[in-house]
Amino acid sequence: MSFRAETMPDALAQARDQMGPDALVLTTRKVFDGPAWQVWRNPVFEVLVMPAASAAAQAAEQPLAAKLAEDLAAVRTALGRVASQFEPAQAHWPDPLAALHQQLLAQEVDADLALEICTAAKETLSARALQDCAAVHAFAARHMLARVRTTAPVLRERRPQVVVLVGLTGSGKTTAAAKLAAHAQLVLGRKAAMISLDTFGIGAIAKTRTLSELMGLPHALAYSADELAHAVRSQTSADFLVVDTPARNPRAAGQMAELAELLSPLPAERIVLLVASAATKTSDQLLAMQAFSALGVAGIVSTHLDETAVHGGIYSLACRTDSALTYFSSGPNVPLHWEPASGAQLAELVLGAAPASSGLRIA
Ligand SMILES: Nc1nc2c(ncn2[C@@H]2O[C@H](COP(=O)(O)OP(=O)(O)OP(=O)(O)O)[C@@H](O)[C@H]2O)c(=O)[nH]1
Ligand SMILES: [Mg+2]
Repeated sequence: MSFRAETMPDALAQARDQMGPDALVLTTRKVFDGPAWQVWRNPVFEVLVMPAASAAAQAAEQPLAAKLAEDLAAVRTALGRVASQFEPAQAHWPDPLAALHQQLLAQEVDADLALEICTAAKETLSARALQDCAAVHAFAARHMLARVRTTAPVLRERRPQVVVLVGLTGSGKTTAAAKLAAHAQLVLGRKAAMISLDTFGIGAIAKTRTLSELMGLPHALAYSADELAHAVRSQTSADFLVVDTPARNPRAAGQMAELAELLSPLPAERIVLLVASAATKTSDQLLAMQAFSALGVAGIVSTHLDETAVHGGIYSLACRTDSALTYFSSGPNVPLHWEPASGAQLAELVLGAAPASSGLRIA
């Protein structure tokens, strides 16, 4: 007969109560309770017991059977020891840490990065803090904040700058170009202008024209590298040029080289930002970053934050590519919903609001 309890002494006590003090314990082991599909099952202890009388009788009458039972018990114990070496570390995590792990995975934080955050919490926080949802949440937020770089390099300097926005089709490049130029002009007092190489799609030209006129920004169109060189030269009064690029498919051979060629007249110190929609799969974002990195991507503009409830991909992209997050866009309207990227905001989007604090101070 087997008995299960949360601790080994409890399981043995149950066995002793029901089977008598002389019952023969065949084996003890730690098992995980709950349905097999449930990843975070609680460990319980199980003892397998044979009644004293039957054990003695069997031992007397069937020495072979008793020997087999003994061998079986030994094999079970050995197997249990081997199995415990392969148990995932998460099996022993306290509930708040397991909940954090689930939250990170539900937010599509890369599995390795989710494990990194939880392992750091496990190794850093005291046993008491690990039982406290608020302390675990605060640790995770701090870890994410330290791990992800956020910077708006284009805002820091006063010298003339050229910022180029690249990215997958429909990622929000044209909208971001207008928002960035408007932000530079209206908030930072720069003299901004837009140059658009996005001349292919239906309505692309009209869109750039409408947005720049709406914001009162000078703008120019360029269909070729030569025209881009001319447009840059002609924007003499602007000290902040935002260059919008046409959609380029990183999977299509030659398109990246074409784009590099198109941008070749720009000064070497141009700042290339990858515009990445939060609603696009992380694997596709990583592919895009890999392809566009040939242009020297300096940072990421995260767009469409308002169109998804899952934001772990932004964190994963920034960490995986060791890139700085520069701006967040969370709406289609220019110049609204545009702000310098914030690690704290990203952590809140991924982790949810902080639970009520227990007052426990974390290390
Ligand atoms: N909800 C929401 N919509 C956005 C955001 N940014 C852009 N959009 C919308 O997304 C659509 C595509 O935006 P564009 O700026 O044209 O994207 P693009 O990357 O220039 O597109 P292509 O030039 O065709 O590659 C438009 O309908 C925008 O209004 C955002 O942050 N949130
Ligand atoms: Mg566009």
